[in-house]
Amino acid sequence: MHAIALVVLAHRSIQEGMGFWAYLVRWLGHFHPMMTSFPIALLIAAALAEVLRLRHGAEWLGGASRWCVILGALTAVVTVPLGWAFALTHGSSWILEVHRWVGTAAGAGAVAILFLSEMSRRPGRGGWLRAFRILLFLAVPLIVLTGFLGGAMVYGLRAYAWNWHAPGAVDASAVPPPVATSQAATAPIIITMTDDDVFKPDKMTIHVGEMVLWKNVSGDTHTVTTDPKVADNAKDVSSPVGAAVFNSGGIPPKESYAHQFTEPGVYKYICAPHEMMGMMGEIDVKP
Ligand code: HEM
Ligand SMILES: [Cu+2]
Repeated sequence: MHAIALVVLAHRSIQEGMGFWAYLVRWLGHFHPMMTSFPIALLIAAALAEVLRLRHGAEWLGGASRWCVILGALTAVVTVPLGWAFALTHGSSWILEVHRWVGTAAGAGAVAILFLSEMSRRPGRGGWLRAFRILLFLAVPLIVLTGFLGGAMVYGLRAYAWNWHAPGAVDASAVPPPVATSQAATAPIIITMTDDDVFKPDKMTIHVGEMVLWKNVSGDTHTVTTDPKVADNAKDVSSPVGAAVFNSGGIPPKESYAHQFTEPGVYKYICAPHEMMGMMGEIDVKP
């Protein structure tokens, strides 16, 4: 089985003109999301067990927290490098940088917690027990913050807002009717939306009446919008006076969205879920 997987990987890396090891690292990075739940849940579970042990002193809670710490630290040690590998294919942003370092700190903390936990299980080690608990309770907010920011990178910080609308749920009246390609003066100008959370190209100059087609060539859902109501930062979007705001709603992988520009001026648009990842573009429409 492993041999087959390796052959498939090697074949892919040759096709993509990328070295085998570089390809392997990039591939491994995709296992970061599925691994993240383990250290998050297990460290919280260990902390809860310790809180209950402090209050009720039940013997079995000591064993429960020990087991959670062992698994939590081992899975953190896997999750952190996978995160670093995953970050290679992601655009940079402050959220990613905070996530990277708080996550790395939490992972290192988990290893220290495992050490203290094992030491505290030896007879007459009250001091170790206290240090173990302090570090464990400090690690919980770190791991929660890391998970929170991880979700923010995928769905956008706004996804945590009470009144958030999923990218797919767009007010129908805000969506311009689809324009047939033949109606445009020329063939549409294509901008792709990639796995790195970028619009390619992100800046361009076109002429009034031309149509732009955003193609989602990635594995994620993206959006295209000039609507300040959905932007985290209103300064990231703008449209010339007289131009209607547009919002594609969620564009799933392999789908596209077209917009014809009928008003001259500068348009600044964003992908709503990935605005904080720097996914934005600018189109200058000349008369
Ligand atoms: C124990 C530590 C960590 C935890 C608990 C954690 C947790 C998460 C979570 C919950 C997600 C969202 C996954 C999803 O639903 O798709 C995520 C995404 C991500 N994490 Fe981590 N992470 C950790 C460490 C790291 C580190 C050290 C890095 C290195 C830079 C990193 C880089 C990333 C990247 C690049 C993404 C994807 C963002 C995107 O798709 O836009 N993570 N992480
Ligand atoms: Cu996007």
